[in-house]
Amino acid sequence: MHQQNLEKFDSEVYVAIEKEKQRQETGLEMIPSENFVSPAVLEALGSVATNKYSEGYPGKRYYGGCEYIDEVETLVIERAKQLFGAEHVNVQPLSGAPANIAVYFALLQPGDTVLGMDLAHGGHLTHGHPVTYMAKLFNFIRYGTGADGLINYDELRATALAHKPKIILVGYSAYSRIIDWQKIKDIADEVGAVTMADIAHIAGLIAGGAMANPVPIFDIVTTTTHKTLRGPRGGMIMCKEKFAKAIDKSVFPGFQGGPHENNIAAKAVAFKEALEPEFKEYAKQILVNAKTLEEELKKRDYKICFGQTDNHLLLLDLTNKNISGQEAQAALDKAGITVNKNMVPNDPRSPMDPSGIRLGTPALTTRGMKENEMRQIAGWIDEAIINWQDETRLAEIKNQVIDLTKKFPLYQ
Ligand code: DSN
Repeated sequence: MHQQNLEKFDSEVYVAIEKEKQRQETGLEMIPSENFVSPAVLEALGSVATNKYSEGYPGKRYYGGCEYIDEVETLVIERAKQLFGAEHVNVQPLSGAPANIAVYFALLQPGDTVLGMDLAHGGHLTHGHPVTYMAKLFNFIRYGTGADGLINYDELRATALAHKPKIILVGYSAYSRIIDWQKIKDIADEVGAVTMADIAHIAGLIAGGAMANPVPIFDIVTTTTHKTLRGPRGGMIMCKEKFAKAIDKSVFPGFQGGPHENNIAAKAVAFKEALEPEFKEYAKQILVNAKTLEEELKKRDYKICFGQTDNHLLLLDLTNKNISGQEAQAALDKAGITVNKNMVPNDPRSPMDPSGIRLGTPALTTRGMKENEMRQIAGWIDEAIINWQDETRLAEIKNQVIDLTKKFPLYQ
């Protein structure tokens, strides 16, 4: 119904979206932070819930007419609690960055210290990168991974003891190894810091029981809802009851205005999906697929940063392949494989043309692809990188990619 109206009224937007749909349908989406939501999630997103203003929280709104919106927001909070075992949940953050910023404002005074991981070692911009406003307001001390590719917990402890941060922040965007939540909690307790985990990338793996859950241990856990969790684009904060008031006040009225209730409705639908037994299978398969890719790429002499993957993503350092991350991303685009260029630890190159690429399996796994497809795809990635200047070969790979995608239809 929505589509027909759009087509009639605004053909320019309609056609652009149709082309995007076609791109998604015929390509291999390997950006590890992307996924494909279900038609039910799309329907909730495109629903009349978008029409409603509802500043405040369920039962305590500044607008009339919020009774049904309250039902939706209460549902999603309950489902999130069930999924993660959270004491308190705020589902209003518009995305991951606003969620993290709301936590900083809830807990910190200007100049306070936070320990966060360096971007090139797998951290996120909002974990204190100097280009962000947060880094101008608060004192971020950055840590990284060691020569073995792992978080050095002893070093992290020493840094924490030296700087006495108010928050120790873990949870990353490009780090592919397991995080020892309890070890971080012990270090934080020793220095009197609040523990904060940003599980945006691995939330679906945690919800699906494929990775350990920090929520019962940590004070505060932020996430996006659109990555492995396979919901709509949005954010969420989970915390211990003692932080609930400060977090809620920080999100609204401290930082945001009216919540996007269509988005919140779509989060509710996605969480219902994540509570189904099939989601556990999905989470498990994401890991199996990432491992298969790793094995195949290692056979072809690709350098996997951090040694290996324990989650859904792989960060490849392409230095030994004599191609930059930008060149590899562009070549793979031409071959119908979407990845993103990415800095690698101690990268001598720049963020716009770094040494690596980041790839992941959540979206392909949603399409139903398994180990056999991963083996095939690893071969295509290698061929595209070797032949990155050969337009004909890249076009040939793209045709093979299109044939494969026809066996795994998306929104039909
Ligand atoms: N942009 C997200 C990612 O790709 O990991 C993080 O915010």
